[in-house]
Amino acid sequence: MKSLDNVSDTTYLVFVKTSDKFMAGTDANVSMILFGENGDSGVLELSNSRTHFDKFEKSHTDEFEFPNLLSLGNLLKVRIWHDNFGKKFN
Ligand SMILES: [Ca+2]
Repeated sequence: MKSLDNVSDTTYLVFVKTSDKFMAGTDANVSMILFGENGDSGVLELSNSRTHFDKFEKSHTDEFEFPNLLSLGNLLKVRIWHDNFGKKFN
C-alpha cells in the first residue's frame, strides 16, 4: 500500500485534435474526466485553449493545461462530453 506522502501534484497537458471533416468543429462546452490507477481527476472543463481563441474548430489542435492536480498514476481512460451548445455552423 502506498503512503499518501507519495501522492504528488502534477500538471496535465491535454491535446484535443478536431477532425478535418465537414462540420467537425463545435462551440459547445466540452468537459472531461481523467481516470488513472490512483483515482480520477474530477470534472475538468476544456474552456481555455492555449492555442486557439475559438477552440474545437475543424483541423485545430487545442492545448489545455491543468496544473496542481493530484497525480493519477497510469491513465486508464478518459470520459469526454459536451453540452450541445450552439447547434449551428460554427
Ligand atoms: Ca468553436
